[in-house]
Amino acid sequence: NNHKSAVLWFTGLSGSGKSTLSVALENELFQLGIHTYRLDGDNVRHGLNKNLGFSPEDRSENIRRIGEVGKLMSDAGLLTLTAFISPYQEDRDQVRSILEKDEFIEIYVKCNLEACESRDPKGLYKKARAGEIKGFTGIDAPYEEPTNPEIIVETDNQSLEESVQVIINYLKEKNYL
Ligand code: GGZ
Repeated sequence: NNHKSAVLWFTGLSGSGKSTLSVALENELFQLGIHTYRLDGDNVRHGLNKNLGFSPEDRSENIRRIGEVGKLMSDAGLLTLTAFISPYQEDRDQVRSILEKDEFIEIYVKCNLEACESRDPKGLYKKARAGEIKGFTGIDAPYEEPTNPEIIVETDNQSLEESVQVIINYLKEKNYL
């Protein structure tokens, strides 16, 4: 519990495993006595950002606000985990720029579209394919892969435990833990 505060920024397609991974990592950090807070669609898009949709402008504003909240949480000494698609490099870079160097850890949750689409836990890809949802990331809206993420995990190639361990190892190596 003597850790460096930071924002662990998970980015990736819908169904790539951002939420699952952030929950599993948070459990692991809790075992280590680290004080964390997790931001995801459930506690942000239904509250603070409930006036935002999925247009490029709204996604940018979504990410901007989450970045600002992450900064506040980090100032409060927490290790913050965020799980949002955050499809635009520019928006992620903007968040990076408001944080201190080493305070922003971009984690690319890499998973090929076919695997994400076959998981389809909420049936949203199916709806997007049917044209019932417009502007769905990966189908008819872009996902810009991170150009220089601190960490890449490949959820279509690694087990959940392996992916968690990759992140824990990084945090230990860089003295966050
Ligand atoms: C992408 C959408 C869309 C569209 C609703 N495109 O699998 P999910 O359900 O739980 O995760 C997706 C979530 C994405 O919200 P984010 O706040 O992470 O997006 S962003 O960072 O781009 O602002 C999906 C659901 O919302 N969803 N419509 N059109 N995902």
